[in-house]
Amino acid sequence: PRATIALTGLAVMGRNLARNIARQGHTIAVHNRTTARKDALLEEFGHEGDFVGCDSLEELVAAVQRPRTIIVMVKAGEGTDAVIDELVPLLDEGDIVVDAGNAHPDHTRRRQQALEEDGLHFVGMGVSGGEEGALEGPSIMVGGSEHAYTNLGPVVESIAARVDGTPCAAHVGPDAAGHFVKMVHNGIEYADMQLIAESFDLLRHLAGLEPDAAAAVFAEWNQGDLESFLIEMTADVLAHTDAQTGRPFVDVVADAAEQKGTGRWTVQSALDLGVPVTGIAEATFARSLSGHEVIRAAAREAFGSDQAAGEVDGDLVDDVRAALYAAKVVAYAQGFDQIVAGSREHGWDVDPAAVATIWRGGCIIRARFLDRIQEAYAADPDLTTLLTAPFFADVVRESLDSWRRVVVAAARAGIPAPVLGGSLAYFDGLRRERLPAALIQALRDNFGAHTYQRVDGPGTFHTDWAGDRSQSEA
Ligand code: NBP
Repeated sequence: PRATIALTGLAVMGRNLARNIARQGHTIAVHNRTTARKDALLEEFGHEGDFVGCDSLEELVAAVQRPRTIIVMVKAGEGTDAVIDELVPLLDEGDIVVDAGNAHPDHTRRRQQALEEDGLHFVGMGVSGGEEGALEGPSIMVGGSEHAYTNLGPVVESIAARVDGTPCAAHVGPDAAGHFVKMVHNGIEYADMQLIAESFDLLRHLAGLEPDAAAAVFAEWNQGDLESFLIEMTADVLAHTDAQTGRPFVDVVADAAEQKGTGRWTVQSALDLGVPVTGIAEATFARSLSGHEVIRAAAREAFGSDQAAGEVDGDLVDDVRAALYAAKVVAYAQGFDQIVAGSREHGWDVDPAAVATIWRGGCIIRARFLDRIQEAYAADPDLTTLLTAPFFADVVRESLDSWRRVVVAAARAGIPAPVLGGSLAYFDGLRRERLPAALIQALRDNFGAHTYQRVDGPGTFHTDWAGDRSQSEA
């Protein structure tokens, strides 16, 4: 066999990943259920590298050197299971199956356990960067065994994006660690995009900037600490005019955001782990709300959709920049908390600094401040929260007045800012001396005898609420 690696699933992502691998000088065997996709790839791009076209999975398996590394890049869920079921009987002990789709980490764990019983290695590999990233250099979060990475590592590190010469690809941990980190990456992406969208809403409807003027503001922000792929893209999208109508493109797009589920998975996982990822949760619910056209129409009908007269103090544009920055710090801090918690729960030993390193390039959330996150975790791998790392604590301190003004102004004007506002509440919740959770605990003891602890000594107590209100030790 000629090929050193194989890939099945040649839709947009798989095709570009295969081209990227071939361009890096690896001989790659390629296959797709519908062979027309494979034929099209070879016809259009066959000259880019050394491809071995295969019409069946049998041919694919026969075309690659042992131990075989076979990347599966098909529709997540049933598609992945179907391909694995067909592939496994064709493989030999020690072969490595790599799922490069967006799998749920629980599915990855199930698949890994099943393949391990057959003496095979299974790698859940998160790939971020969309269609273009897959071709030009994505960010790659690899799970699975060390042994599998020995084989796979050189290929993925050669095709990944690079920042300062360092590849944006790494073995982040065993088992489903790669898909878990990718899931949280997507969750953070939800929060980041929602924050940008809320900021635009405020720039437009409070500061009165039309999309092209707002585009200029985002372009300017992209020169500073907020520099990131998404902010840059925001400037580009806001400046775009719809060819058909001549109107700002953003005004002709329906305002119902869709989701494929990774945000929802992140929130579900966070609830299970007990990690308050308020930014990701609010962002996911904001998308959900946007799609509830019937309820939205009913509310508009009942209450009107007029904006309340809002007063603006100070330099609103710069206040929004500061609020966006601080809330973004919170969203990333929460996401990293979830990675640390997931890693602890499963014994994955994920290094947050390594995650920040591979997110610096290639992926959708790549941003200048990931360097700072990397530095914070490198300086203290056991960091309690990114929020209190010196660099980020300063950001939050310096932004705080602006952040409060923005949240107040948004509320006064009736402009929803759930992530800007929710992350401020999270921040205040963390730093507050006493939380009203005490009252909740008292209520729980009252209606459900759920017991409580006291501030003035150890022990667990219950009060006889229905009787003489005496306290007993539980
Ligand atoms: P899709 O998610 O649209 O899947 C299409 C591919 O799956 C085709 O190759 C199709 O084969 C194959 N497939 C299906 Br559907 N069911 C199959 C089955 N039962 N057996 C064999 N093959 C089957 O492709 P994509 O957008 O390229 O995404 C691929 C993966 O990458 C997904 O898991 C996605 O979540 C993930 N991802 C996507 C992006 C992105 O920006 N699109 C980014 C990061 C990750 P056919 O040609 O014969 O129908």
